[in-house]
Amino acid sequence: MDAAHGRHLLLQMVRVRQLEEKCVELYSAAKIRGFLHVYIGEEAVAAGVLASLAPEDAVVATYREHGHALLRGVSAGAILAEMYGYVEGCCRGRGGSMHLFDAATRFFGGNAIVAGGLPLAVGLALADKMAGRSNVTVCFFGEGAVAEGAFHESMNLAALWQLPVLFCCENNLYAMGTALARSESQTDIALKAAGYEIASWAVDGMDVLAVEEGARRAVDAVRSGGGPHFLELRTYRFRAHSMFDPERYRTKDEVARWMERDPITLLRTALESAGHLSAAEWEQLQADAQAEIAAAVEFAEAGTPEPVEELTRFVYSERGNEDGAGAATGADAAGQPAGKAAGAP
Ligand SMILES: Cc1ncc(C[n+]2csc(CCOP(=O)(O)OP(=O)(O)O)c2C)c(N)n1
Repeated sequence: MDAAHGRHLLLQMVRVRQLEEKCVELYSAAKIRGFLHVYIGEEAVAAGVLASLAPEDAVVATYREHGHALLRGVSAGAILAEMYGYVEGCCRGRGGSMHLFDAATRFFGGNAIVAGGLPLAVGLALADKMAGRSNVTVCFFGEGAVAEGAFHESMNLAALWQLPVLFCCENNLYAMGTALARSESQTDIALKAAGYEIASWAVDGMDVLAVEEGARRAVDAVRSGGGPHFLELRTYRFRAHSMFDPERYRTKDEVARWMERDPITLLRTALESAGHLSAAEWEQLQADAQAEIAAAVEFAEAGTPEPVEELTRFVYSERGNEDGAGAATGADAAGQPAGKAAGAP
């Protein structure tokens, strides 16, 4: 293992862990409202997969996406300001926790609908293929998505059209409170993708090095024209599904057993025993992440709410009508669509 790269991956996971712990704290203090789903325990998946991508690749994720956005390059400040609902957020505070989005880093959400990101990823990959670009689109989704029609439609079209997409199923065993075996006759998820003639395999999602190795192999194959690939990343969330979840569907013993394989501890121990991480380096790494998150909180706290006059902005395009005749906004001053009276259906 390359020591510097190992420490880099460790830092990425620690950054995500600390951001998420801060989100929980800020949510409890009512600074963040709405829904909040944290990724604690699953960090190795995003860290390993995203390490294998190039900047022009595209990433699609779910509502449990703060870590993916951060590791893709969206700043912690823009993420937290978004959750506070402020203009300084990556979506001007209009999306919130579940809808982080950033065109500059090709981070296409943040999708609240289970399996909603899959057709989007297939569309992005289709666009790349038609335009002759060698980009890869990576789509993260939970194992709960395999029960949705959109999952099967997406597998089918990606395989039929041999699209450059890597599907990454984050199998954390539970879709809210429903264990996989209670909702699926076939619980081998990689096998479902194989049924669509998609190359697929399972990876230990708690081991960031295994994740990165699997992802690099899959991304290289997709980029070189090998068609869609599928990884089932076996992982576990250490916290509740969201901030409202009494967790009656799993035992404390089960959670404790999985926590023995905390992805951060696993890599830290491996680096230490190889002589690649000193106690001082570990302290420094945590302090660096803490400083980043503290600065992000400060940035979000100083944020500003969107002015009321702006609320209808972006409802209609500001580019005018495609025939060139259009008004700048397509809406009148009151925000009503042009040509429609207020209250008209
Ligand atoms: C189409 C749809 N159905 C139901 C829901 C409500 N819902 C939100 S999260 C969730 C569970 C999804 O679990 P999984 O896909 O395994 O992802 P995880 O939360 O475990 O990361 C459900 C059913 C939804 N958001 N979208």
